[in-house]
Amino acid sequence: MTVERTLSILKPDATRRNLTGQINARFEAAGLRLVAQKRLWLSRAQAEAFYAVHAQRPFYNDLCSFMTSGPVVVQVLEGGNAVARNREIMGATNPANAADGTIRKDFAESIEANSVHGSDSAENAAAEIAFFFSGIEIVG
Ligand code: IDP
Ligand code: MG
Repeated sequence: MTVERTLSILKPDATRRNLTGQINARFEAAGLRLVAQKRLWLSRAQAEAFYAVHAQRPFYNDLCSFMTSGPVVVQVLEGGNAVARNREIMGATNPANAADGTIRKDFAESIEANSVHGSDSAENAAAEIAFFFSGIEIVG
């Protein structure tokens, strides 16, 4: 088992409903450690840059509006196979398809307001972590 780090974001629908602690408890119960965390209100430019990979998708503009509609909590999760493990805990993008017991099944409001972001590969995790955190802010 490889110890990895992945980027997680608690989205505005989650912070609005005061779910930060409940969602973090899911990560910790699954063996992932919160080795960095901060609460931010993203600017439009920051949201567009973070989701640039989706710039050609039909939902891009709405997604950037949603991600700037309230505070987010950005965090680094560390643990064995953290990228894939976090994706399991999160559940499918569309909560209608998410497995029982996943964060999105239990908390997501819609396919867009789906409570959490998680990196989808080790390579993207490294880039997404560097987008939000400097090395000194990550304490394993
Ligand atoms: P993921 O977050 O499960 O990795 P992605 O395909 O990377 O899913 O999409 C990024 C985010 O864009 C999703 O988490 C969701 O908030 C939003 N999104 C994805 N597909 C749709 C859609 O079909 N309609 C509206 N929003 C979407
Ligand atoms: Mg994704």
